[in-house]
Amino acid sequence: MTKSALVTGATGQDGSFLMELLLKKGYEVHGLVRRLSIPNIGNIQHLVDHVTLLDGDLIDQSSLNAAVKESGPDEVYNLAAQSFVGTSFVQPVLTGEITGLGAVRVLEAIRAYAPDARVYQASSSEMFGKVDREPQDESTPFHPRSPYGVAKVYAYWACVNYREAHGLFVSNGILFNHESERRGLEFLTRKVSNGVAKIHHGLAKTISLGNLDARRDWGYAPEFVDLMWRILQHKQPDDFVGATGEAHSVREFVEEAFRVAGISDWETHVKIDERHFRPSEIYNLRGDARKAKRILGWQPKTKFKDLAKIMVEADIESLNESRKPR
Ligand code: NAP
Ligand code: F7E
Repeated sequence: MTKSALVTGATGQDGSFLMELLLKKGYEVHGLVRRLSIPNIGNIQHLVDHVTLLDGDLIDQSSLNAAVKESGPDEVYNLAAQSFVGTSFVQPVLTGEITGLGAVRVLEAIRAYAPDARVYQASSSEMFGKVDREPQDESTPFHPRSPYGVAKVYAYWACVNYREAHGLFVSNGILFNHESERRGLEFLTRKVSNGVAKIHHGLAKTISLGNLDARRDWGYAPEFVDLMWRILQHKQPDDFVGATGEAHSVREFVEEAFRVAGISDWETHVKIDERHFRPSEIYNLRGDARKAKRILGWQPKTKFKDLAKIMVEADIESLNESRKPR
């Protein structure tokens, strides 16, 4: 029988790749989208005729109840969030509402209207924060360093609690940074790939950045949505880290992105701006995904340099397209 899936955060980077994957696997796919004055469906334009889009907002319980009722899901992927760490320092209450309590609203809708559904929660390496060990795995303690990280810890434990208290099938994917040509423009990798492409085309001279010394474990998003799906196919609910196991600094990503575009004097194109530093930074994250490999057979393939190449080339090409005379 055809399986039904409900994906919240459908317009985001991961939502778009996940809906593609689920369609390929033969699912009937429902995507939750919130009403905006100007629709934001750039990432899913190519999918809109193949999925059912449902109106809803993680702040509004009744819309989540209705979406769960209407989709009758076998699997729910809760990807919606205020996901930008920088903004969470400026809008901590909104971030808590959406990223933290929003997950509980999703769980409540499922408890009431689809208690047999399997649920994936988009947990994050930001929960590890100020780490006391390296690499980080499922047993590493949490010490979040931003309102975003705090909200994700709340959502994580709510999922564990709904599993234990109500017997729901709820699993957390604790995913490290994953990027792509569909990444939002304010995140570091995309800000750099887009900035480099503009410099390459002579449309800008510099990119303004913050802490170049922070280190992250960056992977390629399509491979990480495959992990989300695998997590829900496992026979029992459980929590899994998803990561490449390699960490690189922001500086290394910047250098590599300029190298891909054939620009050697990268330092002359980068300005350091205090506004891009965080009140409390996470200096070094590197994940250990051996559990996901052993139990789910998951292994990411795209390496750091390939990721920079994919993103810079995509941005150079898309600027090329947008500059062609019509
Ligand atoms: P993203 O591109 O920022 O997408 C977030 C999605 O959430 C968008 O579709 C957004 O809709 C939606 N959303 C925001 N507020 C909402 C609300 N109040 N009600 C309903 N929908 C709302 O994030 P992503 O990179 O795809 O990440 C997906 C999930 O994984 C997020 O929960 C993120 O926190 C988590 N995560 C991401 C990473 C990563 O490296 N990408 C790593 C670990 C965990 P609009 O388009 O309308 O804004
Ligand atoms: O920052 C540093 C910044 O904003 C990466 C989200 O998907 O991954 C993401 O969170 C690093 C940080 O991602 C700039 O200080 C320097 O150390 O791309 P980012 P993030 O904060 O790691 C996790 C796993 C999530 O769950 C989140 O949802 O880069 N950095 N200069 C900068 N970062 C930005 N954005 N802009 C700069 O100018």
